[in-house]
This record gives sequence, structure tokens and C-alpha cells, in this order.
Amino acid sequence: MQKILVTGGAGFIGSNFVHYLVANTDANVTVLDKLTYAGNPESISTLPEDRVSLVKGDIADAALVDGLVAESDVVVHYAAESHNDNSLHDPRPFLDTNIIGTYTLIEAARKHDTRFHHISTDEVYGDLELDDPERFTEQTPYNPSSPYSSTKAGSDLLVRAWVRSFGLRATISNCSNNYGPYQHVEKFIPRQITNVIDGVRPKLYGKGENVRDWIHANDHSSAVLAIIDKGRIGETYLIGADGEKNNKEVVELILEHMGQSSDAYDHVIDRPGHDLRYAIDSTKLREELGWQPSFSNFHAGIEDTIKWYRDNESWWRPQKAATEARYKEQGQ
Ligand code: NAD
Ligand code: TDX
Repeated sequence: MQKILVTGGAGFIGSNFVHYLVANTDANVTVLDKLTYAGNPESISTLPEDRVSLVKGDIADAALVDGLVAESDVVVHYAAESHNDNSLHDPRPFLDTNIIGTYTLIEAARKHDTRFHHISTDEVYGDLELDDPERFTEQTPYNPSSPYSSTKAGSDLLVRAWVRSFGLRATISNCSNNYGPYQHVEKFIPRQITNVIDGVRPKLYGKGENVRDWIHANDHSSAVLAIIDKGRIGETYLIGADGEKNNKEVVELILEHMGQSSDAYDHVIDRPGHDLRYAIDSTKLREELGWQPSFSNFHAGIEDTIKWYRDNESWWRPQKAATEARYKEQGQ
């Protein structure tokens, strides 16, 4: 039975992975999470206590991290400051967690020769034109735009250097935009769903032409497990499910599924440096590891997600007013 340390396991995607591990493996899971504004212990509180334990702490705390990594067979590193808009207003926590935190973890993994998987994002590759026939591949040069994506790029490069210089047994995955339950209401899809529940019109940045390549969080989790089981050490795998949609289409879809007129949204000021389009070519992951996404119907996935936010208001309500107050200050 493997002992897996999941950093950021009380966040959106990390908690999805912890649920996925409990359902699909016999692993024992320890979650290390600082429980920032983005972490919620309720996201994993229904899981059996003999399978999952939560340690509240910072991934940049070297002594704490050393002890936890020493007891683990595998580390899966999700913890991060994750929101682009926040990084534009206060970049410092992004450096502390995404750069120093990752450095602290890989130093411990090096010392204890522990298998390490680093979770990253397609945003490290910058953006594409709307009509570019190419998509991101593992060979695309790094070209991050925001403080968030530049710290994620920095953390990826640290992991690569530790593989080459110190023989760290690591893999990296760069995934596209995730959606599904337990996502913080600051993010695009849950923000708009909970706005509609509150009788507030959705807010579209700029013209709404920006394209994101959506993947259900469960498909991200199944891909990460495949990489841990079968991925080659030192390799990077791009994770995506061919889900390109522009933001306007997504807002219209949410409004339609929630019984509103599809034009009942407002345009607000654009995000500075707003990446235009992300698109992932996941051929390597599919051909080398035989992975396939199971959520191919975005409409059905959005419908389930809307239902989850309707049914789980107690999970998101405490964060909603403060999140909207922050956006209001920024004119968004
Ligand atoms: P999230 O903000 O929902 O969760 C982040 C979690 O990390 C929270 O539980 C938070 O408490 C924890 N955390 C933050 N700083 C910490 C620290 N210093 N020490 C310990 N824990 C800390 O983020 P998410 O959307 O679940 O993203 C998780 C990972 O996936 C990130 O590395 C992100 O870059 C990556 N990613 C996200 C997406 C996406 O669409 N959301 C896509 C690709 C990659
Ligand atoms: O109110 C909004 N209106 C709007 O038009 C918000 C919150 C966002 N947007 C736009 C900006 C983006 O084009 O929607 C798109 C998605 O925005 P976010 O949910 O903030 O995601 P994004 O910036 O694309 O980054 C996400 O995917 C990659 C995650 O937050 C990152 O952690 C991940 O690395």
C-alpha cells in the first residue's frame, strides 16, 4: 500500500485527486495544506479517516516538509497560489508558495529519494492567436504572461533542473483549465453560476473572445494517476481534453442552463495582459500512457456543475461576498 503526500489537497483540483485516489486505489493519503482563503477542509471531510489525514502547514516550512516527505512513497504537488487576477494585485505570495514552496519540497524529495510529481499549467506557454492551427505541445517554448504563470514556469524549471542535476525522480504535467465541483467562486465558471443564483448578471472580461481549453477535474485526476503509475521519469506530459470554448460561449451556456436569457451578462474591464487562447495537444499522454478523458460532453459537465453549486451553497456561500467585494474594487 502506497503512502502518498498530496500538497494543496484541500483546494479545487487537489481535493478532486484525493477523492479519486480513495475511490480508485488503496493508497494512504496525507494532505499538506496551509488552508489559505482557497483551501477548505470540508472538500475532503467526507472521506474515511483511516485513508486520508490532513496536516495544516506551509509547503515552505522545511522542517515540516522534511518529516512528511520522509514518510511518503510519492509526493504529488498541487499547492499553489492559483489565481491570475490576485497575482496582478499582490504577486508576493505567488513567489513564496509557487517558487520557494516548490524548492522546499524538491529539496526534501531529493534528500529522501522520493518519487515526485509536479502539477503545472498550460499558461507557462503563453498564449496563441485565435486562428493559430498549432496547439501547445511538450516542445513549445516557455513564454508566461502573468505573475502567476511566471511563478509556475519558474517552479517547472526548478523541477527540471533537480531532475538533471540531482537525479530527482520527478515528472511534470501541464494541464488546461479545469472545471467541476469544489472550485473557488473567484474562478470564472463558479463565479458566474453563483452570480446567477444570487440574481447578479455574469461578468465577462473585455469582449469575451478569449478561449480556454476546458477539462473536467476528474479527467485531470485520472491523467495524473496514469503519469504516476506509468510515466517516464524526467518527462513532461500535457493534459487536455480538446475542450476549446470562448468565454462568451461559456457564459451563454451557463445562462441557458439556468433558465436565463443568453444575453443577460455584462462586459467589464479586461484583465491586464489577458492571455487570448490556450489549446493543448495531449497526443503524448494519450499514445504513450493510453489515457483518455471520460467527460466528453461539456454541456452535461456544466449542467452537473451548476447542480452541485445549487446543492452545496453552504460550501461556497462564506467566500462569496468577500470575493465579489474584491472584484468590485478592481472594476470587475
Ligand atoms: P486552488 O487555489 O483551488 O487550491 C490551492 C490549494 O493550495 C489550497 O487548498 C491552498 O490552501 C493550498 N496552498 C496555497 N498555498 C499553500 C502553501 N504555501 N502551503 C500549503 N498549501 C498551500 O488551486 P487549484 O485550482 O486547485 O490548482 C491546484 C494546482 O493545479 C496549482 O498548482 C495550479 O497551478 C494547477 N493548475 C490549475 C488549473 C485550474 O484550472 N484550476 C489548471 C492547470 C493547473
Ligand atoms: O469574472 C470573470 N470573467 C471573465 O471573463 C473571471 C473570473 C474570468 N474571466 C475570464 C478570464 C479568462 O479568460 O475567464 C477566463 C477564465 O478565467 P479564470 O477562471 O480566472 O482562469 P484562467 O485565468 O484561465 O486560469 C485558470 O486556468 C489555468 C486557473 O485559474 C489557473 O490556476 C490555471 O493554471
